[in-house]
Amino acid sequence: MPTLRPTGLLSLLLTVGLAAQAPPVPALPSETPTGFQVVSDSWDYTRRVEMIPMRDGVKLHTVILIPKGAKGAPILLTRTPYNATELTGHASSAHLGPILQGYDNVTDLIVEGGYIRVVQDVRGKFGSEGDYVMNRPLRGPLNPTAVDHSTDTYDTIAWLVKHLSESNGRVGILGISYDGFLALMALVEPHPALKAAVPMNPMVDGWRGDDWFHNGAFRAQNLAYIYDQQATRGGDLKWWTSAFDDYDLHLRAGSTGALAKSRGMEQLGFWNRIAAHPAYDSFWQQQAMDQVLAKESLKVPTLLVHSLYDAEDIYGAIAVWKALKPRDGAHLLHLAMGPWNHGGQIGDGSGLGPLKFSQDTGLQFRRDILRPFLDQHLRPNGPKADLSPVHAFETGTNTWKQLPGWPLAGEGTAKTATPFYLGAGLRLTTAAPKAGDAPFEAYVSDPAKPVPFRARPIQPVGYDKGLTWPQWLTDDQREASGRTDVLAFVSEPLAAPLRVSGEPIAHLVAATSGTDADWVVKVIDVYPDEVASQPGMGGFQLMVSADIFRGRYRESLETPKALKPDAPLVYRFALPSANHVFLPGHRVMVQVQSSWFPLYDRNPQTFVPNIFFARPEAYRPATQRIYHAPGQASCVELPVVK
Ligand code: PG9
Repeated sequence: MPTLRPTGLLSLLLTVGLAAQAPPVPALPSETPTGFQVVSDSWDYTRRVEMIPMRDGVKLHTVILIPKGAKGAPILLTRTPYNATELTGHASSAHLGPILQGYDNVTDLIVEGGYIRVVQDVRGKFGSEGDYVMNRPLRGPLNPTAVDHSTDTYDTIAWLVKHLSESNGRVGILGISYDGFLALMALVEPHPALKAAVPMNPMVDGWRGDDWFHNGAFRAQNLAYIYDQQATRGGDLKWWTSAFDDYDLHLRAGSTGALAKSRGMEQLGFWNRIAAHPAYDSFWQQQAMDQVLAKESLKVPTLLVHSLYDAEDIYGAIAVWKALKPRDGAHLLHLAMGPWNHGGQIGDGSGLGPLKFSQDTGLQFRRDILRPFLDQHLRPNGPKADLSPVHAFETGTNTWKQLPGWPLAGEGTAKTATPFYLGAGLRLTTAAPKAGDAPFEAYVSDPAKPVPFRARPIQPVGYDKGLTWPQWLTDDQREASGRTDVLAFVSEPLAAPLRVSGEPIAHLVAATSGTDADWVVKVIDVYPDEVASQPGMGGFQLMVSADIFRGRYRESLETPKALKPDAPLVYRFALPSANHVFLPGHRVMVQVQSSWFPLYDRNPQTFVPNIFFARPEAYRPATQRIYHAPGQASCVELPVVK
């Protein structure tokens, strides 16, 4: 049966008529004002939120916390992609201390020192205008715009010293990791009011050894970071997982490119750039901050901070030190190195994982190194800090050392690169291989069963409560040494302390039956079978220094090349700095393996143009041989100090 519908005009008349008769809608006004005025008279600080204009007109969201009654106060600036509001909005409190988050334990220093605290969102993130680019490179070939983090810092400092009448016109910049990279950027053509910089665990070279690759192997678990960082300005969309164990998640996806595709990551600019630049080409070289800064002369007193157990940026601070120190005639550069995880120096530094240092090394750093450094440079006539060029914590003996340089050499010490040979019978010895010894050890590396980098189930990268990622470099390596696809060469128990200061060098003579291969080398301190003072450490295998090298870059980091199957080839690469004493009764171990998963993506072991997009059939088991014949000796050269 057809239904009768009112025509357009009729329907209009009906509606108007009904409206005319409708009773008035009762009002219940919102009890929330359109703009609440905070009454903050009783607070011990004033909170100002400013949109500071940059030279291109973009405004950056900046939170400024000024202690009440401040006069002639120094400014401590942090620039960040991690949300300035959150970093300055920890608790509802009338006191400055409790509200600072993220840099919590620097709070004492900020509060007691009467600093004006400034935290700014970088362009394109959270409250700031503008475009976000991961580690936005300096103006130049990689950045055709007129702005970068150096100009943004300059413009910010110019604004701060002009508009903050409570300040003494002296600014320090401090930051960890990405924020540490930003502190380094501030050193490029710095504003004259910048009087001190503290880049802590800075991200420096994303290909050689910091967040994205290590010697060409991709840090696959960081896909989640890229997703969270770039999918939205405010970090509202979070990476999602489909397996509790990251090992399963990455293995099932096949290649890293396939996993990224399954999350729609081709929409993200930085992922596309990573995927297009798997080798150390000009994209990476030109933005490596040690190379950038090597072209500048250091004008600002700088305290570099390095963590010996940094799971994210273990390369950066030392690389900058090496690049700048030789030309630091004015002695502006200092280095502090402690037994911390990534950023651990601002937390409780009395231990890490199973390690106990019997002192709060974080507190010591902040009280005895950081604070005097900032006071000297940011207060007019501040007391001289009297810092040594290097303050380095020595693990093993658990003592601080004040050193004239790094790595330790000279001044009554002799340093030698001492080869510890990977010998027949899985022995680690200082004696070179002899004719007649078996010429190599072998193992099968199967990409279908890659070596987990820590005990499964493998947690994601993160700092939320319950995640042990930050301490994984102190995990017991026993599990790995028991695998058939890991070689573990071990020394006799040491009769005397063995002091190592600097970068061990891995020198492998190795062959693969495939056409590409990864080589992971780990230098390990093996504790005595029983440790009376801490029974859980009996036989513990503690990594002292370790890294991965992707075989295709053996001849050139820039141009990958297939490996000749079954040919013994030399692979030589530096491992991260150690400052460690192997105590008497301990043994030195070197482990060699060909995957470290899923921290690093799998090498298919068949040469393909771009491993990100390797097809399933490219992943093949390979037989790896580590040689220990005369003329084909594999070793780790330890920087031994006597
Ligand atoms: N390691 C982190 C990071 C730095 C730079 C780029 C990407 C990630 C960080 O902790 O900030």
